[in-house]
Amino acid sequence: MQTGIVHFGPGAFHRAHQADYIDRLLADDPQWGIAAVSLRSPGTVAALEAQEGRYTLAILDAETRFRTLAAHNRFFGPGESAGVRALLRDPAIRIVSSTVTEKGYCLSGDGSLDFDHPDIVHDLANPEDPVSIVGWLTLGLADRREAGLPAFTPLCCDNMVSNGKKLKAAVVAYAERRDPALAAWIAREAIFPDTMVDSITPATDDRLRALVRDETGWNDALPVSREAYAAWVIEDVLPPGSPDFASVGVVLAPDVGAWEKAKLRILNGAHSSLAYLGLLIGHETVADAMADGELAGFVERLIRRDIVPGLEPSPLDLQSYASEILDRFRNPAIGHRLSQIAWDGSQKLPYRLLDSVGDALAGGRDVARLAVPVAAWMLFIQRQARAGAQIVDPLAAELARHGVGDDAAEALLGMRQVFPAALAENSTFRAAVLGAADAMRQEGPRALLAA
Ligand code: CS2
Repeated sequence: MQTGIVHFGPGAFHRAHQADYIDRLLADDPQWGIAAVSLRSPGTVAALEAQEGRYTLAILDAETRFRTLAAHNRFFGPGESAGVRALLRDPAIRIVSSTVTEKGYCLSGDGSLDFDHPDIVHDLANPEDPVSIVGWLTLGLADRREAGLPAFTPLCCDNMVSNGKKLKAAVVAYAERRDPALAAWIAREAIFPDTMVDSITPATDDRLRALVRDETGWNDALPVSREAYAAWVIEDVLPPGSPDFASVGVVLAPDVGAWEKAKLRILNGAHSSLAYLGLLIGHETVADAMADGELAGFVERLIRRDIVPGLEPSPLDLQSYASEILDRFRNPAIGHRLSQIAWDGSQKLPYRLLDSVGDALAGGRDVARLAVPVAAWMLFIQRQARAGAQIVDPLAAELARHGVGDDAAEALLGMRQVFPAALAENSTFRAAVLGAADAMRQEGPRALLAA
């Protein structure tokens, strides 16, 4: 096995999704071993290396299945940046992929690079010793240019609309500050395909480790689990010499936009709605929340009556896609914690719910129902802030400050990193969100769902 892909962020989602596709690709083509890079968190890469890249993928669905994956053959943890830099210069590396979550790209609310982000400030001052993915891609591409080599292909695999285009714009804007000629070279030579990634992958816990040990007899330190369903759509612009992704079921499409939008707004939008409303009601997992008829009914109406109209016309059959997703949420074999989905709400809300609100307003449709999960996020933040409980979010400090007051909903609406001015100042949306927050505070979420 050679190494042809460098991956930043080898967390559970990458290991359950992309690595499964690549593991199958490797059966026919040994070029595409993955170098796992996690320069900030030591745990995963060390454990992966100790197991020589082998770990168990548990498929938890109508049937339970176990596979051993072994797609990684190079490992870089904290303190090993020099090795990563050398590898990025190796012409055998064609793809540099990333799953660093939405917040890892250091973008502001409008989707452009946030030059005030501490990681970007750091990287511009130390371009040869970057910490952000934007800094790393730029350094690697600068080295390629200097060596007279073709650019590698950055492949963003996080849940953002136009993820490739956004990442390209961020890298080019950052490179511009370093060297305009470099920025022009990247803009011209590097291809950043848009992608849509999908598979429900809960965080690994002791229950999964015990299940894998009992069923396979192997005391695997880092198994991962996911549902049977997995989809990966990549914009059909990969340069020659790229992996034959299509041979392992990846869809190559001229325009990923329709898939990305539908997936983010229907699946992830409903997920976040179930998470905030479900946590307020007292549920623990997605399957629990779906077993609550009132909540599940509300979310289904939200999808079919409010989210889908904003996606039409679409080449996809959105109503059947929605039915499939609701079925996937009911999978009882997976204990997908609502709290995991609730993390990083400030980064997720815009793509998942606010884009649907924007489309509804533009189309003259009612936004009352769409405002409910947004208000539920606000009440969830307020509840955490008042209890002094943890808020997992890159904007946690600011959220907690706004969340403790009586006017939490108003204060949160004022955060421009989450709510663009045009939306926050729209009187229809304001009234709907503040009204929903008030109603839920006074009578609890259930009364509002039923209404
Ligand atoms: C979830 C996603 O944690 C979350 O926010 O909504 O991770 C979701 O499970 C995946 O995007 C499904 O593809």
